[in-house]
Amino acid sequence: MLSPEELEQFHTQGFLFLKDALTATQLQRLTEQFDLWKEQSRSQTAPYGETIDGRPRFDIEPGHCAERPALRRIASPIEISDVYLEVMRDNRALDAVVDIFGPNIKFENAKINSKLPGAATQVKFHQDFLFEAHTNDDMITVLFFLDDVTPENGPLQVIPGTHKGRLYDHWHDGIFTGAVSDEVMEAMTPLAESCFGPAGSACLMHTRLLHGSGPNLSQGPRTLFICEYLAEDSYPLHDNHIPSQYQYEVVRGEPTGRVRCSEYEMAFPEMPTGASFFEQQAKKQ
Ligand SMILES: O=C(O)CCC(=O)C(=O)O
Repeated sequence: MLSPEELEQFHTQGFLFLKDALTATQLQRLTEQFDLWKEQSRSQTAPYGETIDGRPRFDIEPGHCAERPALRRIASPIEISDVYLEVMRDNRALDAVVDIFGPNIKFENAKINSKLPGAATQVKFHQDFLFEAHTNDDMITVLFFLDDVTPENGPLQVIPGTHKGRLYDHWHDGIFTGAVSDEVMEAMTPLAESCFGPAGSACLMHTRLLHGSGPNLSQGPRTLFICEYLAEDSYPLHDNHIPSQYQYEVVRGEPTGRVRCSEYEMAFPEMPTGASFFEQQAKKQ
């Protein structure tokens, strides 16, 4: 489904913007469900719910209150919502993933990241692969836009081409901060490109691409449904940091019974104990 130019863009830049990655019906149903979760969060004062590894499923930003809800993360929404599960299993971006790493594709994990108006949520620069060592790195993060993403509402920022470069340390002075060092961040920030567009679009990102995002400075929300997929012959080397009953389900093609290994070296990540990686990223370097 991708043109040769789009494939080339993904392979050279490490990311691709895809318009209409969701149908209008998918977008509407995903948004309606998220709005329900947001309303329910108003009565909560601390992270709540439970994932299969016993951590809170719903994460709220410090300062969250009934009048100004700041629900910032839902881990594995596919386990508590049929529509999120259906979309994870079948969407237009998945056809693009097949073009990139197919024909056989597995699912790894899913989450929602939301920046409600006035919430200070920021994502420090990191590479997803440093949270998820696998035998090979044919892995992709698909970020579906459930709202219009604009330059003001904290869009994803990527550093083009960094998926071909080194794996940066995410441990600093014995602490897993889930982010690159301040020095790397300073050097890379001027090279960042923002990924924005209308609701229903998606950004596809290579697992090694350096990326982050700033706070939402607008009056509207910025909510992403994020799914990670990988080549079927890539196998995990440690626990999934967002485990689910659907992890490693083959969503396109078929199981091959083969494993493929690529050469790289990195430190294992630390498994989060809190509701999300925001807690790890809040640690000082
Ligand atoms: O929510 C965002 O802007 C970025 C998401 C991200 O990088 C992550 O959750 O790993």
